[in-house]
Amino acid sequence: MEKTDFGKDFNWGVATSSFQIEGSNHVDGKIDSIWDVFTKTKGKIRNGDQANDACNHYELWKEDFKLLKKLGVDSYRFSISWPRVVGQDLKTKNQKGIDFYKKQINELLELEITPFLTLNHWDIPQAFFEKGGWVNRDCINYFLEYANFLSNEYGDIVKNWITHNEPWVISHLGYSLGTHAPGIKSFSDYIKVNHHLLISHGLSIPIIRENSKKSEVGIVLNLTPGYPESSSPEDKEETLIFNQFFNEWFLDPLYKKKYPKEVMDHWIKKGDFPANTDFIKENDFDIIATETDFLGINYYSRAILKSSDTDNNKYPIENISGSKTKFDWEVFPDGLEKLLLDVNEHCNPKKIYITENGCSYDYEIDSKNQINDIKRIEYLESHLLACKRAINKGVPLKGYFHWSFMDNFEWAEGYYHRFGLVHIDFQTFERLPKLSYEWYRNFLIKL
Ligand code: GCO
Repeated sequence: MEKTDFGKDFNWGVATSSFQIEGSNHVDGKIDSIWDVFTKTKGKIRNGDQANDACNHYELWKEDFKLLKKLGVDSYRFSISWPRVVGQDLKTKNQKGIDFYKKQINELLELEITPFLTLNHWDIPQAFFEKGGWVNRDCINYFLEYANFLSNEYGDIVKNWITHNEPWVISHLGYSLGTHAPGIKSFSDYIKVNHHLLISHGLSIPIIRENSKKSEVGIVLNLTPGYPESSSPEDKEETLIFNQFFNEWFLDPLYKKKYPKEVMDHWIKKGDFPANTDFIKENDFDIIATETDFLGINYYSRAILKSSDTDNNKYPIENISGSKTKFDWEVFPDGLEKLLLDVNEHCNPKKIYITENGCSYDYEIDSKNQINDIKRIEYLESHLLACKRAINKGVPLKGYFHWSFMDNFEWAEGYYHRFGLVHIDFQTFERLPKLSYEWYRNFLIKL
């Protein structure tokens, strides 16, 4: 496999997000995000880990960008911390925060690395949440003001914009399971949050395009294809519901102006779905389906679905590959190829990027001060091969961003998982490129 197999205009990159790497959470006027509050809530984060310092990227970003350049990527996906660039009223601007990102963007351009900027990678201001946040339709305006202000501020130097990262995680983990900030457990809030996130996405697109001429705007979805554990009708039904809940709940409104039917019927039958559907207004689907320039897909693994009603003697369990990452996620590159083919066929996006793909593994630093993370290399290579197969079958895949550039704060899992190509010592903040970094570098620049 050669880099050139992916085409000349393919974007090779890595991804990060603000809260996971920056640290300096109360420096230079940054206000609280919902994650600052959540991480301080007892019992919410594994080992009680805190993100006050994270990778200390706030101070060390220049050093990090040197490693980025050396890696040979042509694009870098990162996010703006909304609470870093506004005051408590969400209206006043925080110049120090604005300058922090402006310096980074200009440096990236200087290094000939294209910035892909995410507006919302989960760390929204606590003040926004307290005004009602994503549950309250009126609050969409705050997001639009933020999108307007950012695209005004950086519109000439950023040409690739991502509105939201993973609405499923924001809504399901944040408002239904409550395992992510803000830690709410309410099914009706969860459904509303989904809906409002998608509307805010649609409404922000023309604003960004107006302020940032000749730019491209998209959204990032985490898609996990479901597979039935056996060929039983019950497992197949379970899989259909899973796929609609996890994937089509977002793809359908964005590309087909509707919510998928079976899962909605399933929720209504269970009594979960809000009886009052007034929160869905007449033109909402037209807004949500505002045409985007690209779809970002985050792919990590598949899900295998099993119904408790299946008769295991009658329906033998399908073969499952077995290899798993530290997160217990199955390594399943074929799922990525199939997902790309399916999304392309059903949604026909103009362009697709893999905006995240990666794995968590533990490796010690050896006596030669090296980290030989062979399994990450295997993961990366096998998923790139899956991308290549999809491209050969006609999928308009135009970029791949590995998650993640460096080890970082993995949300409710704290520092327990390491996804990086670059190792971080969370005590000294020393950076150490792993063997996977060298592998990717070799692939990108052909040493
Ligand atoms: C995501 C998250 C990342 C996670 C990664 C690994 O978009 O899912 O952006 O923040 O760290 O997915 O779980």
